Amino acid sequence: AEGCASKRFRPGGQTFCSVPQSLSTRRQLYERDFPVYKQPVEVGCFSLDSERNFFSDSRQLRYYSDPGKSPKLNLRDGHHDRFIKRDESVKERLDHLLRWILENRVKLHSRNAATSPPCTLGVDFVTWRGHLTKLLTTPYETQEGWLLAVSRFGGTLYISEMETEAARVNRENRTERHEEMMYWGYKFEQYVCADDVHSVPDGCGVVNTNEAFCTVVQTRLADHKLLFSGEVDCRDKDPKSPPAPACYVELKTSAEICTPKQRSNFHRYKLLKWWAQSFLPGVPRIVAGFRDHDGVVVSVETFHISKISQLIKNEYNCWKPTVCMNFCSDFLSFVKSVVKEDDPRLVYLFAWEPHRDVTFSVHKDSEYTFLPDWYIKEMAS
Ligand code: 0WD
Ligand code: CA
Repeated sequence: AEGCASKRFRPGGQTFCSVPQSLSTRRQLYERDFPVYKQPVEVGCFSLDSERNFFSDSRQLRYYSDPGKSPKLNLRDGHHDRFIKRDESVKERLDHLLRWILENRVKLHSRNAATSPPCTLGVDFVTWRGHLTKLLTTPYETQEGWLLAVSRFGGTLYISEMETEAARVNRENRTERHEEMMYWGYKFEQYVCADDVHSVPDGCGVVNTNEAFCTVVQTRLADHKLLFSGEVDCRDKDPKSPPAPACYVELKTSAEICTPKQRSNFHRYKLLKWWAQSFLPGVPRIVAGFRDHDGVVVSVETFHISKISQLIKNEYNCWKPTVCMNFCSDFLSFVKSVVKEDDPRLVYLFAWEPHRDVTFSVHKDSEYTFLPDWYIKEMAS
């Protein structure tokens, strides 16, 4: 190809061009030293209320309240009479995070000014934590592919996920059982979260999935400066607990583990996703409610993120944190090398399906454009 230098993209590139056309996801290519991952720093937060209104504060942050080791919590309660579900057909893309950036750009710029020109954010990537989680788990994922749209604007690369055709079909055809099990996770949150430091959880209230508290963190992976946001379930009540994100607690529910095979599957598949999601923003622990087939939590267990890699070491051919982080780092390098043109109307769509390489296509003024006019206008002023 024209302008093709004899430089091979490291390590999984498929061509000898300086702009590779694809990126391999083979695990072996990413088994090297753990890359630099700076301690994530919370630079701000925001809340979404029961009507999904945005507030640049922590009003939706809740406090963890220990339910005891075997509490018998009925997760089915309230599904039909006290449940308000967020409209999942509304695609919010990066909008809430962009709104936070606009309201905090002076603070952001002063943080990063020393290393970046004026009128820029001083970070390489802006995205949701959930998108990075998908990148971390890609070398081990065999079921679901992804589509990540990327635009360069003001020197920063914005990454926003697009729903795949398969994911849309799955979402529109969920069984009643699956819908109910999705509710169980939110119901568990309600049983163990209090609205204030001095109050107790109210299991009789309404579960409303519009409500969210999100942390905004900054960190660096190898030479990529990242700014991302992730939803946080609750925080430690103790006033002596460390500052955010170290005081945050992630909540999960999972089927109770009864056999060695179930334990092995839990370690191999579920703990990978749990680890990746909480490691990224520096959330140190997960509280898991293990439930029976009827949706009753029969035991509660804490997992410390820093101990998970020890826990899985006895599994044969198990996932490795270094592979996850190196793949993510190389993907971000790949994106930097591909997305050179600074234009918010131009979208580079990176696509991946299990057992395939990552590829991309380019789209101008298409359905994939995701940076809103209000953001572009305000940033340019
Ligand atoms: O694709 C996404 N992840 C999008 C997320 C697209 C557009 C918006 N959002 C935003 C929302 O503002 C939400 O508050 O996602 C925020 C959460 O983002 P995240 O932390 O980056 O996502 P992720 O780590 O995948 O999920 C964290 C929690 C989930 O908890 P569990 O324990 O199941 O992992 O956020 C919830 C869910 O409770 N969640 C979502 N909430 C709103 N919209 C979404 C979503 N699309 N996906 C997961
Ligand atoms: Ca959770």
